[in-house]
Amino acid sequence: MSETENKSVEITKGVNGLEKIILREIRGSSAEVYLYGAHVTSWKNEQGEELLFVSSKAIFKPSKPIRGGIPICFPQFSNMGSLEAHGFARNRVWTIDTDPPPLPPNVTNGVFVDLLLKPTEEDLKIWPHSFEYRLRVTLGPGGDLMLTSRIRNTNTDGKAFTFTFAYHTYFSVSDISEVRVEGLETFDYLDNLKNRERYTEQGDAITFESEVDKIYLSTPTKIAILDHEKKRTFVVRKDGLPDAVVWNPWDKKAKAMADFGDDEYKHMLCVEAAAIEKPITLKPGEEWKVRQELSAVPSSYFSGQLDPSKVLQSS
Ligand code: TA6
Repeated sequence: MSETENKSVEITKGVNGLEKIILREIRGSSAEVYLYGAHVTSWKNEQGEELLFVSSKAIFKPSKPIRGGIPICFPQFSNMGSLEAHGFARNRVWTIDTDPPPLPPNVTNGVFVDLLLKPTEEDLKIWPHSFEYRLRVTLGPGGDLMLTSRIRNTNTDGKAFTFTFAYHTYFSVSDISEVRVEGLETFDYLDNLKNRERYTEQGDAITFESEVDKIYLSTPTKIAILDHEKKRTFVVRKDGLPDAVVWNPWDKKAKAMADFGDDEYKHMLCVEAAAIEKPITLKPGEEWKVRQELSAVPSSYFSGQLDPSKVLQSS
């Protein structure tokens, strides 16, 4: 079987006929990304188990963002600016980039697709900046999922622009009250539930028993999400994205969101690689390149594999 037969890229129709791309790896892992929002909505391991959370009430209809998967927050995180929450990239239709500038393959043998977003006339009215946003979604031979973003300022009026950013990843977890996040202990964070006041995280793993909405600042390049019940550890590796947002809406906010099931907060956790505290400024011709790599490590408490310090120290 030839190398290309080992992996595949399929363009097809998804929910409501929206175009999506399916990436498949011979050993069974797969990923799906919609052109609408360049939105990854599925990432499955070799056993075909879904690793991302998408709400059963998610709306797949422009201009509503899809609730779940990996929304892209650009050019604004949350309400940190005059644009709609989390910017407009997640509710625009992207195109397949058939002739992307070369990008060194971040894995050999990965299967990938390149997507492109440029502002429309309407976008220029609300955010008067020309840019090219290239996103490469890569599924590695081991089933790791990588999102590489390249944002270029293509303004011809000599103007720089400034933005904030996040990969707003929704992880699927068995039971939020059994989940621990490692790697953010002792780091400062802005608490979105307390006017973004600044605090320092206590010295132990983060666990969940109520609504959490925190922006951790200048965090390590690796964060581990431990799901004991599923004997699974998600590892988030991030390059060029200093901050990390941790969000779970818990029960009240869950009920308040029309596109989210009342009990679904029990089965999801957002851990978002981001650039928020220090907004990014690009002069014309400059390009910003960042990457997030997600892996799911089968782990069992007794094997020591689960020892987060080992996970976080390993390459
Ligand atoms: O990333 C966390 C957060 O900013 C929360 O404050 C919450 O609003 C969440 O994003 C979801 O935002 P959305 O605009 O998708 O409803």
